Amino acid sequence: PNTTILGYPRIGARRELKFATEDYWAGRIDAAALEATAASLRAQVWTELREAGLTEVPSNTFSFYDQVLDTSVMVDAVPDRYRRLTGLDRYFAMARGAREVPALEMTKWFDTNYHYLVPELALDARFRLADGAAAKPLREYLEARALGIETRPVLIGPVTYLLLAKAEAGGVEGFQPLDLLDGLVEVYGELLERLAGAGARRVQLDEPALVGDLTEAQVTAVRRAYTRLGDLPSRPRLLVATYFGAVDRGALAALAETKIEAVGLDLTAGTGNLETLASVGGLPYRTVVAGLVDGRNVWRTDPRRAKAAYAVLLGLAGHVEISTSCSLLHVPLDLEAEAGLDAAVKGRLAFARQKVAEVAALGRVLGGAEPLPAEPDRVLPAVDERVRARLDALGEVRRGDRAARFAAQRAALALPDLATTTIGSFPQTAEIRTARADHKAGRIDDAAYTAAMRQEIARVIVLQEDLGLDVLVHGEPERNDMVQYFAEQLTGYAVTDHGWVQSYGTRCVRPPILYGDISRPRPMTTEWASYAQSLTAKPVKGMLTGPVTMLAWSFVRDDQPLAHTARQVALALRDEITDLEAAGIRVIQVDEPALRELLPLRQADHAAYLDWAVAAFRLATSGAADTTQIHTHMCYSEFGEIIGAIAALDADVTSVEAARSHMELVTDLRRAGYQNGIGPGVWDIHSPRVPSVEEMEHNLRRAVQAVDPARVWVNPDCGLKTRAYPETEASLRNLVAAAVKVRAHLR
Ligand code: THG
Ligand code: ZN
Repeated sequence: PNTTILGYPRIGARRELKFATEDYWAGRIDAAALEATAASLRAQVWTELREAGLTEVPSNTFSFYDQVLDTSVMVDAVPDRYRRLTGLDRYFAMARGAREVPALEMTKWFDTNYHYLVPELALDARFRLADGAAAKPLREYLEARALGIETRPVLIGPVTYLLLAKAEAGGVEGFQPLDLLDGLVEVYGELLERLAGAGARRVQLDEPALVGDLTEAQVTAVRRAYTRLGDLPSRPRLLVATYFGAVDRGALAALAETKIEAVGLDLTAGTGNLETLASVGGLPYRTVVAGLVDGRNVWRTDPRRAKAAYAVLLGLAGHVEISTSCSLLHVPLDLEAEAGLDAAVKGRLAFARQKVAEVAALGRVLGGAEPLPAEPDRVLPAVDERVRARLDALGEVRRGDRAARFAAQRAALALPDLATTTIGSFPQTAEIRTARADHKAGRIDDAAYTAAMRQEIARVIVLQEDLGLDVLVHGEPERNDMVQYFAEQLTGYAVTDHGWVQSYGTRCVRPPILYGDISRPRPMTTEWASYAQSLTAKPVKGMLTGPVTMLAWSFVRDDQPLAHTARQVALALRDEITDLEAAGIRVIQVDEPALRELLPLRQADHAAYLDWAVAAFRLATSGAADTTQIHTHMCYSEFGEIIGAIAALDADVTSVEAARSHMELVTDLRRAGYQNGIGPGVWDIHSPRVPSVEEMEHNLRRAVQAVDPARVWVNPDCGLKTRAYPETEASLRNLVAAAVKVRAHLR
């Protein structure tokens, strides 16, 4: 069988693209130098993939920032505010804003930790192939060809593109981006004809939006788009790639009515796709590109399972090709770069390079050229009977009555109405980063490192006292990442040195690997928290990452339900909370920014997910005394479908992103039955702009109209890690002033 992959990491083995792009932004290199780095990275990827033995290599998987943004630029879906800019300057202004022009909105790519830039479309949008013969997919196809490498250009499919887009603000009521389908499909038609003219034999159209519950109108759009593209007189063969789950049955049936040659199916996300394929009578005269190697996780592929799925597919499709379930963008590049990984764990892993080798090897094995290799070791090197027994013995856990908690905390903490606080992190200065790096490299010893961190904590405490905040934080100078920091300290978790995965633009994360049972050998945060508390009479808030977010931003074992793994993480956090209380910490925040992200793509799976997610949070927090105030924090304003779950977490205080969504959330949460404290973020920290006292006052007045002022909290809408000190100090000063003014007005 033929072998290919749906996409590949583009940031470079040493994050060359990140550094070159940031150098360009800072004016340290020019556009030509940035383009040269990009071209060299593209050439490396194509060469590597061809040499790995794939029968077809993808192109146009490169992006300077994001593939959805690339598509917007390609079809000229450029809002007016960027039109006076050109080239890379326009592109990066759309990605991250420029002077006077805000960026496009950024949001999560399906249920991954990758973020894309949301296309903004107007009713009268006129799509056109902006660069004609120099359109990016054509350019990159020809660039590879000049290197002697024949490739398959990858495009975002027109249906997914429109389903991810939003209508321009202040546009016509009732307009939906999908209304623009015909015009967009014409542009895709032109592009496909040009690609065929250039020599491209096959093109991949990514349609992950076909996974999930589609409406009839959406299925009609699929049929319409691919009928039109399939009917083009001169075009490459078309592969419509679905991924991240099982394709909607109606959408698959609609594709089967068209002339497209191949469909990509994700066969790692359960058996749904085999069943769906059988239910539409298979695709007897087409090709199925079988996603047998998981592009979302880091475990080696079990060749026996792959062989079984392949055998079933042979009975359902004309041809079967071997591929990854989705782009390998979501996994780190190379396992061989990890010298520090335990051999027993490493033996079970495959990163992008290793997955490409797996695809090529599966091609040989399933074609009969090689014998079936041995099954990889099971993914459970660490069983902890003690943790399992403790969880079994726990039974139902719950906190005290909420009114009693409220009264107990009010007495214990002596807080004013409209209490002020921050979300946890303070700006990470160059000195902190240097100290952490020096400590890791052994250039400074433990004592020097601790002294540096304590000095920073002391500085942040003094600053917060000076600002007049009510609940202080230690600022988290010791943390690299809110998930990695805990993973490094928990048994059952491994961390990587170079396992970078793009999160958005030039920003990357190193997701830790949760491979075994989770336990906590020793307290993880108490030393820093109690040091901070020793410096002030005001309460210092302890900061923890919740169980759902720990899983969402890690690679997680797939040999047991997520719910079980979440309970183990929750138990470790429960113990940490007990230790924080013993260390004199009276307010503890358990962050769950990824609660929305893990929400399954299908409605039918929502309730079960929200059940275990809420139960894990409650398991983590319900050991706290009534007098201990539990806070939680969530980013991203798309709370609609999880609002009931947020209420069910039953945190004493919930802080949310609201600055940009204009406080609607406060009323929504009350309507969902939430009666505890709420901190609608009044400062949008995602922009360097300093909010005025008046605008924050205005937001607070709206909040106190809906909620008892004793339950309203005043805080920014997220942590301050990515901000600088000047705007942080100025904004927090205004924030405290706004709280003081609204408080005075209440009397
Ligand atoms: N941690 C993890 N995942 C996340 C976030 C996080 N996903 C959603 C959101 N937050 C993504 N935001 C960011 C913000 C900043 C960075 C990464 C993701 C960032 N990364 C540094 C970089 O790329 O230079 C590297 C950080 C490091 O040294 O570890 O700044 O907070 N897991
Ligand atoms: Zn946040």
